[in-house]
Amino acid sequence: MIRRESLFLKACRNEKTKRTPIWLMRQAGRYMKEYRDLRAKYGFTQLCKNPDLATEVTVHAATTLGVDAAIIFSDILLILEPMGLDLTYSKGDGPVIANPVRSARDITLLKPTARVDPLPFLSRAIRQTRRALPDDLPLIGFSGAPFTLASYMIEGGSSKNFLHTKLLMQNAPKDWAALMQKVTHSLTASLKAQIKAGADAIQIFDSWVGCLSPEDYRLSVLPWMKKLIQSVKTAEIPVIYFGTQTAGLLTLMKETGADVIGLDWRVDLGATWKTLGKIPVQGNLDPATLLAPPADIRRQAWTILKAVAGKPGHIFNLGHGVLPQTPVDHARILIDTVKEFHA
Ligand code: 1CP
Repeated sequence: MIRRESLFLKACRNEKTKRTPIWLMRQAGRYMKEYRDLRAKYGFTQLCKNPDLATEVTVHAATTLGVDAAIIFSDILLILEPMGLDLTYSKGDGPVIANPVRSARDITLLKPTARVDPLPFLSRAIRQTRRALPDDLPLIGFSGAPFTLASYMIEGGSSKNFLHTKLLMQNAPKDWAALMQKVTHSLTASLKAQIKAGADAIQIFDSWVGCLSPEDYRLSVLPWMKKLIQSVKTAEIPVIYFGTQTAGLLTLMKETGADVIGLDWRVDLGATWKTLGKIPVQGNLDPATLLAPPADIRRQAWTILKAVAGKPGHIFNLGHGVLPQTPVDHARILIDTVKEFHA
């Protein structure tokens, strides 16, 4: 299959590529006029749940940017609905879960998403997007990680200090395990369905795991991440594991069995990769750089590319998602800079 030989999938396998592949986390979204125009007509979840619209957003972002991978337009929180949570996206406050999970009873009440495919609209979107994309352009499926999803379930939305989450984890380890078991089960089903529908790679977003101590991560998160990755791993579909503020956790994150580790901009890519050893890495330009003048964008991209020095197994990306204030032209300048670096 020609996609197997794409720059992105080769880099995920640690194979040498003729140039560095690049895609951007949150490459589809509010910084694009075409997305804002669609959002003026449809709600966010409407876009996600309509396979035609999700396909349009995914393909438009990937092809106008000229990136080396597409990521399916969806959201990590949608899996909470079939688990029985009442999820809304409010304008000012971000996601809100009306019935957060705070007690052993709340955990018991969570629905096991025993169905083979907990998000059928997502599978349809992946199938349709796969058909609409150029044959050689890989499509990334994704989910949240058990910890990051549990944090939304417990806090009822975004959080600054994750107090409720940490209290449950530390004071009620049996309840925490019961919750992680259910979340991991649902995520396994979702990721398997995405692979079956045609995803060429999987990214697991553990965006907020950096709030934990290494000891808490090792005891309360690592076993579930190992289980999740083991359950979805195949020889053909690489798994990328990404988090932010993870400098103190990276060696433990490698133990999950992920094929690629995502790095945010708070670490030095060259030095960190050396410590991590022989595993592909993805990252790690500060997303704020894309708001700077083009000369600065190029200079900062070169700094990363020079630190890598042609070593195989690097996928260029931002250290977190594209910021809504980003000029699309600046995203393109970054992508062209990376593409031309070896030329
Ligand atoms: O108003 C809007 O139009 C909604 C904005 C938006 C978008 C465009 C949300 C709400 N989600 C998304 C899409 C999305 N989310 C994608 C696909 C688009 C792409 O990458 O091209 C992906 C991969 C995500 C993943 C996601 N959702 C994460 C992990 C990545 C990260 O940024 O850390 C997280 C934490 C979420 C939760 C979420 N979804 C949306 C919001 C506002 C939030 C909350 C973020 C927070 O708590 O700060």
